[in-house]
Amino acid sequence: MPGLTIQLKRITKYGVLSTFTTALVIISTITFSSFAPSLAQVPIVAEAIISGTSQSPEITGRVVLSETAEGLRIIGTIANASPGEHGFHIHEYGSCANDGQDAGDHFNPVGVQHGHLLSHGFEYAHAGDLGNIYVNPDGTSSWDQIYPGLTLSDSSYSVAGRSFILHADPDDFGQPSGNAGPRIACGVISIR
Ligand SMILES: [Cu+2]
Ligand SMILES: [Zn+2]
Repeated sequence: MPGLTIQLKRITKYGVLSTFTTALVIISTITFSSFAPSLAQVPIVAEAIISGTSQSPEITGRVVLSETAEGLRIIGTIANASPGEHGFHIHEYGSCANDGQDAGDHFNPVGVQHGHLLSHGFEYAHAGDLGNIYVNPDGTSSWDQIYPGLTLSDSSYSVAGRSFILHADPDDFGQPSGNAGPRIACGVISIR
């Protein structure tokens, strides 16, 4: 069957050609990115190292933030906190001095009431109103949540250079700031 032989040869030839082309594309991509990384190709990532205030100096934690197509992804872990719900917000300023007081009020770029960002949106909640985190009986908590509309890049809703504050009590979503009590841990959001 001469026809079949020719066809097989053509497929083989095409396969070799396509492997070669793929290899060339990979090599040129690596070469390009090592010489000229485009900002658009590198997701902006930020980090906040969480430390307890004098209220609860044993608390430790780390939060990583990254921009995704769906919104700002916030992945966090906390250890050595008291079990149960604790208010957790993004506050306006990037300072944890004075037991977290220097972080200022909730991040509220458009002057609206306190609420829960994911439930109420930017019209009826501060941009920093992340709500509560639940701490397990062993004192740890971890979470992974996407917040549409928050950014790290320059915008009205950029959280870069602001701070996370963990509170002693749960956020009850009452006015003006959820009655979450003392600031027990804090971390500044830094682009890395
Ligand atoms: Cu707060
Ligand atoms: Zn608030």
